[in-house]
Amino acid sequence: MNQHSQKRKPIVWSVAGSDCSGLAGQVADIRAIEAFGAHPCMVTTAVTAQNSKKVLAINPLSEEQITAQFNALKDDLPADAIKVGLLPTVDAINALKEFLKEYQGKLIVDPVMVSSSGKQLMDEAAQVAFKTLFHQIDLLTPNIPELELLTARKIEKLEDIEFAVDDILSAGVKAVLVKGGHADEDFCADYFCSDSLEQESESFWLSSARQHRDNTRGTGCVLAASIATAWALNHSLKDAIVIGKMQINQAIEHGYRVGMGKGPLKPLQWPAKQEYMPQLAKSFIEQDYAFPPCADEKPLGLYPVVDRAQWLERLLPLGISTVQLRVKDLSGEQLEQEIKAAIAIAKKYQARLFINDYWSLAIKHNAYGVHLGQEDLDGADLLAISKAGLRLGISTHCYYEVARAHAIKPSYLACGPVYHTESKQMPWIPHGVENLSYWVNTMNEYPWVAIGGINLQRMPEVAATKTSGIAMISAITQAEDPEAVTLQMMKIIQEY
Ligand code: 3NM
Repeated sequence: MNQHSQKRKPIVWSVAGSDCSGLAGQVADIRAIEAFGAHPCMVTTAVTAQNSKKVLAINPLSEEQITAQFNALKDDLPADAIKVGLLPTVDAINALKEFLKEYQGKLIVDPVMVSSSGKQLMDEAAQVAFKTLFHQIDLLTPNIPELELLTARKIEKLEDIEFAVDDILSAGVKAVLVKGGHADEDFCADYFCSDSLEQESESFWLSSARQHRDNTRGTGCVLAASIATAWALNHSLKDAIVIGKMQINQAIEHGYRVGMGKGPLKPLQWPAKQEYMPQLAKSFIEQDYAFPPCADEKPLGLYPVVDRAQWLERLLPLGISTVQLRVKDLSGEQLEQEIKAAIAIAKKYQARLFINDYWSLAIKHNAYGVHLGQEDLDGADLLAISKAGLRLGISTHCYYEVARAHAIKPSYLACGPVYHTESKQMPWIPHGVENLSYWVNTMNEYPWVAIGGINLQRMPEVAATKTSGIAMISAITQAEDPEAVTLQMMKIIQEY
């Protein structure tokens, strides 16, 4: 966080239409922004007259009226992120364009073009002028009809979505999230593709079980406003998208009926249930893997990560039941011999040995399991690991990575770095035990393994999170008396 935002609540602006029914538009935005603890500001572009059944009037504000609101806010309540919704006229677009000459911050635009009841919300001239904003938009969140309107393409199959998104990216938008990318009965999939934002170009599908509920007014507003708010809170954009989707799943579950038609969804505080977590995959068709459980009978416990098989001869006789072989400096025959030796020792002591990275050697020599980092997931044959019956552990560091691992359904998830570590170079800010605890309680059908900077002194607070496994390298391998410290740490874990 920069110093300014540390001193005050983050501010998120909703530049959109008011909705007298309190179902969508700025009311939905405000609810979503406040639910995540940020302060909402409003720049109203139109005073709409609508109810739960239909939109009766748009009543756009003039360029001067909209500009006056931007001017009132810009110095006193500057935005950490802006969510734009309804821009009904060229006037509204011009007012926003003028303001954007000064604003260089985060900008998410939900192109509100046609209401769910079919009323055109943006006039023809505005639809054309809208495209002149493209090069300033960080994330555009159209649904399929909006994507069709914006690109003049008919979307009939998955590839059509990808082509249409390419058109929008070529026109200058930095990233696109297409909502409800595939109208399947049982699940709801969104497609994300970025060109240049925060990282190299990339794309993924984000899917969740479809909730068949009626009270879903304001879904698009809540999603874009939640993403803007999570981004304003300094999550990465990809994490903010996963968090936004979690909020949507939670808010739809808590939707309520109020008028004669559809009621609104209800955003609540930070989502913290596994059922809200979407599954993130690089392609639409994903494999349904099945990895055996690894902690059903007893928790993983103290989990040393070592670089040579001989460590197992020292640690396993002490009662250690989970261990990882993480070799970074061997190859060829030497590597294979090391892996074979470790597997043999682990079998002798009936310990759960995970081989880091070298999944094909782990399969070949029938190891208990494989541990993979996110960067190793692309190159690994997960189906082969699953078919061979090996357990799988996956490292995660953020929401995006948890969603990605969740699509694979591994035997355990690792959360790191909990504290600063000298043993591995990583871009991540340490989680602390609060975040570790959040993950253990949220994704509670998985056993969790805590890793990163854990030592004897920190052991009680880590063990108190009830994480299944507690992993470390240096606290054991660089200790003066590794056996003694191992026994002390095991004793602390037993007390929790
Ligand atoms: N993975 P130490 S942290 C191998 O966060 C590893 O994914 C991490 O070593 C992650 O116990 C880490 O010496 C290093 O801090 C752990």
